[in-house]
Amino acid sequence: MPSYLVTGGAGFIGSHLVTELVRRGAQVRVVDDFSTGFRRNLDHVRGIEFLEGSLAELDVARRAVDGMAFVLHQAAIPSVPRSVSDPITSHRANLDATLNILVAARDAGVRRVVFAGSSAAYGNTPTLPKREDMPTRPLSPYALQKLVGEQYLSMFSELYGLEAVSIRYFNVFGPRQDPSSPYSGVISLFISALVEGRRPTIFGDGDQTRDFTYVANIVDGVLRATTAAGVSGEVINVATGSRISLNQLFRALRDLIGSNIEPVYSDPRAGDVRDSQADITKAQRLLGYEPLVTFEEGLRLTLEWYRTEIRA
Ligand code: UD2
Repeated sequence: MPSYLVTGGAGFIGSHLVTELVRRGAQVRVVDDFSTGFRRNLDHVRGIEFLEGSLAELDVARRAVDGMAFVLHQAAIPSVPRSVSDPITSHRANLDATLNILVAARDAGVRRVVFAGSSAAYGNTPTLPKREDMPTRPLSPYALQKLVGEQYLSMFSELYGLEAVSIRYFNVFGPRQDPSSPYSGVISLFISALVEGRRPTIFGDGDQTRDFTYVANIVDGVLRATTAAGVSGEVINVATGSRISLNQLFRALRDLIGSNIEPVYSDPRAGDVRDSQADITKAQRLLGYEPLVTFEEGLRLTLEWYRTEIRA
């Protein structure tokens, strides 16, 4: 197995990629600055190399990619509201770091870079599901940074011949998603509140919809993108292809947990997209991707994990 750099490997999605790569016998290096990740997310894996530092520094990016065949660029500050309140910090983490990784990868002769893009890039499209050839309309600094990151990859592919693929993630959830910040993903926030007997907040009327995707599906899509032929410069949705509302999500979790807690409704969040649902035909065609874990099964696995964590 070749070598892989996982940037943001101590984060939620990064740590799942590292786990699977190590399981497959790959040589793995992680670079992380612990801005949103935790060393404990990798406590269960052995034999990886760890580099602590910020990729907003070019020399850190160069040390990180040195000798690596593949780069899975997951490092980010993954939050719409955090980017709305602090666009500069978010820009450094999401965009300066991405340019540094690309320059370093180009110079080091990396075989392929796979980038964590976001469904946020679409903004509010007039039709659903969202296809990769639809016009983009970023509604937040985070969405714009992720979109420009993708465009940098496509441009590096064209201009320098660097193999580079962007995967647009759609609201990923699963074990190890950190519920401790108000900027955390909504499923982690709802579960931790319900399990601890607190009332979760729903921003807006709760009828906004998302294509919530269990993390194992993302891991599969990203690892397929490292080897698929003819994908350099492409942007590819990886999700389930369905959508549910926040109100439906809340009720599903409440039923699973066996709680009768009511949510608190609050003002809609600035920069939020209304509806999100992926068209996954491009991923099916180019990557041979099919969702492995359904939303319901993913929710059950995630809940099981939080229950053990919260009890511990
Ligand atoms: C965006 C991207 C997603 C990913 C993510 C990174 C879209 C459609 N999705 O997710 O692909 O890049 O950013 O973090 O742009 N909410 C509540 N209560 C809470 C927290 C959130 O009601 O306590 C609502 C929130 O207003 C939104 C929905 O839940 O309508 C999902 O919020 P989120 O922060 O989990 O993810 P989102 O959609 O910003």
